Amino acid sequence: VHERDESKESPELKECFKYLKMTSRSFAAVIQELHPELLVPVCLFYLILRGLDTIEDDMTIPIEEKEPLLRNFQDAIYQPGWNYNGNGPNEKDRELCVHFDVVVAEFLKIKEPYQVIIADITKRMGNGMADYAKKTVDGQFRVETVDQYYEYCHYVAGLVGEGLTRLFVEADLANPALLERTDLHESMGQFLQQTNIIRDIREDHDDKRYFWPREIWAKHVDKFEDLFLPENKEKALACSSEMVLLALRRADDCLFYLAGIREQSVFNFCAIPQSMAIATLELCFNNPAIFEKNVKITKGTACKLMTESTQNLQVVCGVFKKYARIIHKRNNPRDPNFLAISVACGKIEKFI
Ligand code: PS7
Ligand code: MN
Ligand code: MN
Ligand code: MN
Ligand code: MN
Ligand code: MN
Repeated sequence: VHERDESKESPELKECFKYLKMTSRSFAAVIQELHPELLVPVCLFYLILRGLDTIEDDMTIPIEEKEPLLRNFQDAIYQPGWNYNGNGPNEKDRELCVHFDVVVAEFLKIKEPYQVIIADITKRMGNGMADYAKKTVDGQFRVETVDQYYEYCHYVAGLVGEGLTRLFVEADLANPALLERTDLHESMGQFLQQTNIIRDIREDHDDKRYFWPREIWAKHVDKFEDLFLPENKEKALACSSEMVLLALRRADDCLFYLAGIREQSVFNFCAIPQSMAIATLELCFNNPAIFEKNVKITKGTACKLMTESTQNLQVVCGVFKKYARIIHKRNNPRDPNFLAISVACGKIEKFI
């Protein structure tokens, strides 16, 4: 077990950890226990991408201002003193952007190979986010095809999987073979991001952001808004279960990826969010509440998952199997994807 040594931290680095705790309870917990070699680089990687995402998510920033901010973010992280005051007052991580200078100051102190990896991912993610921020229909952000959906998830999460894998291998804490398995680290990000997009359907709709691809929802309803009408409950559930199916197909890759991790703190860091994601998928599956509110796994469930995900691969496989079985049992024979969902669950249940 590793612990932060606060006596060795600069005031700026202490502030960085303060913003880490402010922006994410769950990531803060796992990042703070990382192996000392990666503790600071991963904390800064997180804060940099969180800053970028805070600009992406802010629908009060006009696109003429947002696009260059996203595309040039990789330069901002090299400019001492850089910060951003343009977020709307209600944007949840506004404070991080206002005091971003502390992140830049600490980023410039880490080993160059780590800086290079972080800057490369920031550059590609910022440009991908900018491309999608511009893709609007009637002034509304919309994803049309399943390929676009995967591409968007690649920019905002698959790339994080790539960057983290490069950091783990650079620090000699993961099997270098994971670098060649781009499909596996891509799935690690896709699984988290797709789950986030399924769970946030109501909230994103209220913000006029449409991540569920038209290619999927158009099979079930005429207009996207119809998913939220009580009389379309069955159609909306069939649509959501098709979204869950796409995510479930990534689960086996995630377990294979975890098999390549050599160090316990990195294993925990990777496994905890994945376990939370499969539990969230189970909670969202065939659950009409997702169209009304933001559903969340309970604190008790989250605690249990934390304990289970910090053991070993067999225990995490057990967690995946357990949730796959619950989804399997709740699968509806009238659902157009009944068979495909059954197959996807069966594959996880039989894994190792
Ligand atoms: C660098 C630890 C472990 C190999 C801030 C962790 C948005 C799900 O879409 O704001 O705005 O609603 O709820 C984390 C792979 C990324 C993917 C990503 C960086 C796992 C900015 C997390 C996290 C790869 C882009 C949820 C992807 O945010 O989403 C570090 C291995 C950040 C990981 C975004 C989404 C995170 C997310 P949205 P949220
Ligand atoms: Mn976000
Ligand atoms: Mn976002
Ligand atoms: Mn400050
Ligand atoms: Mn979201
Ligand atoms: Mn697969």
